[in-house]
Amino acid sequence: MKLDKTICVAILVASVAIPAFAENPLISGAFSADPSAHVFNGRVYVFPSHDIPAPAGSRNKKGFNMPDYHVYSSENLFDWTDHGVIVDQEKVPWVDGRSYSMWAPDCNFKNGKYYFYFPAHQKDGRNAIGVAVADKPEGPYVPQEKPIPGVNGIDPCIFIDDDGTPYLTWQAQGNVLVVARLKDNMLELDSEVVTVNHNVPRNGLKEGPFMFKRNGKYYYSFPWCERQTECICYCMGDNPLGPFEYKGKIMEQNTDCWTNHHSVVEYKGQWYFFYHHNDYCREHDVNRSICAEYLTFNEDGTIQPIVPTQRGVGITPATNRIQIDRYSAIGDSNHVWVEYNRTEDPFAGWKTVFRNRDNYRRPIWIEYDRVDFGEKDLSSAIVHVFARVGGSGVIEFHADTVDGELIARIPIEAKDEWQDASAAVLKQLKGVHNLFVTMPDGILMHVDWVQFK
Ligand code: FUB
Repeated sequence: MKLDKTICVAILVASVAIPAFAENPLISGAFSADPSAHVFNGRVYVFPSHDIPAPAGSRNKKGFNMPDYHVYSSENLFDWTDHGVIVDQEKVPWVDGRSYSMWAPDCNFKNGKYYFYFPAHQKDGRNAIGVAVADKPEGPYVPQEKPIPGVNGIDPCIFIDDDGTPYLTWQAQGNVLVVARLKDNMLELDSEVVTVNHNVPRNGLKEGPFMFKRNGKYYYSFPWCERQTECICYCMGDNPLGPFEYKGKIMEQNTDCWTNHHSVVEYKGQWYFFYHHNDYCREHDVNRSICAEYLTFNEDGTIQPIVPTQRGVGITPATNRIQIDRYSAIGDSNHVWVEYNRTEDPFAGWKTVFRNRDNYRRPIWIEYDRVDFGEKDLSSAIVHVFARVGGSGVIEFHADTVDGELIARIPIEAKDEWQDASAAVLKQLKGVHNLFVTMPDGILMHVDWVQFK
C-alpha cells in the first residue's frame, strides 16, 4: 500500500488535542509507537513516541522519523484524549533539533512531580537520555538543560519501588540492558550501572525494557529479536537490580513489523499489556500504532502468553458506532474479511466484507466482544453498508453466539452508494453482551459500522 505523505502530514496536524477513539489501534489520525502506560489520578496515561512519514530534510528517509512526544489519556480505555505535544525536538536545549530521534520514552510520578524520560541524539550525534518535568501528567513539561550524566543509550524505563526508590533501566551501547538506582532528585544516577543478566540466549537484539512489581516480585520484560522480528519476553526476580530469571515470552514475534515495544499496567483491578504494530501503514514498518490487550497471571505469578487482536480492550456502548472490523472472532476467511475503507488513507479505518461465494450455506459472520446495551430499551439497529445493485439481502445481529437470540434483522436494498439501513430492535438486551453480525441472505456487502439507538 502506498502511503500518501501529504495526507498523513495534514492529518497529523489536525489530530492535536482532539479525542482519539479506537479499539486496536488505540489512536487514529496520527502514528504512535513504544507505548508506556501508567495510572495517574484514576486515569490511564499513555506516553508513546510519535512516528511521522519522513519529512523533507530528514537524514533518515527509510528509518524512524520521530520529532516529538504527545501524551494520551483515557478513563474507559476506549475514548482516548490527545493532550498534544509535550516535548519537541526543537525545544530541548541538548537535542539536535533536526535529528528526528525521539525514540521510546517513559514517565513516572515522585515528589509531587511527573518526570518524563526520553532518548534523543545530542548535537554531537551521540544518544543520551534526558528528563522533562511537569506538575500534571499532561504537562506542560520543562526539559532539563542537559541529559542525565553517565546514561548513554535508548529506551528508558523509570520504575519506582514501593519505598519510593527510583530505578532507571535502558538499553546501553553494545546491545546490553542495564539498570541503576536514581537519586531522590530523579535526575542523577545513585548506583553503579548494572548489566541485567538473564538466561535468554546471548544472541539477538534486546531493547525496550519495562519493569513493574506484583506481589513482591519484580518483572523485567523486554523485546528480543530471536529470529526475524521482535517478541516480548520477561524475567522475574527479587530485586530491581537483579538477578532475574528468564520465564518466557509474553507476545510472540509478528510477521509484519520488525519492532515491538510494550508496557504493563494495572487499572481498576485488571492488568493490561500495551504494545505496537504497523496497522495503519502496510508499506513499511516505521510508522507504527499503539494497541492494548488484557494480561493474565498464572497462580505462580508467571504471565499467560498474549495473542494480538483487533478488538483490544474496553467495553463499547451499543449506542456508539461499533467498528465490527475490529473483531474478536471471524468466520470463514473465504466469505468474510477486513479491508481498508480507503487504501489511500488508512486513518479512514476498515470495513468488513461479507461475500457469499458458490451459494455457501453456513453462517457468514463476525463477532465483536463486549458491547454494553445499557439498562434502557433501544428502538432501532443500524448498519452502515454498501451493497451495490444486485447485492440486496439481509444483515442480522445476534446475541452471544452466531445463532444466539435475534436482536435485529435488517433488510438491505441494493444501492450504488453507502447507506444507513435500519430496523426495529426485536430483542431487548441489558448489560454487556458479545455481538454477532451475520449475512444470512445476500451476495456481497461492505459494512463499515453498526449502531443501536
Ligand atoms: O521507536 C524506535 C525504537 O524502536 C524504540 O526505541 C525501540 O524500542 C523500538 O521500538
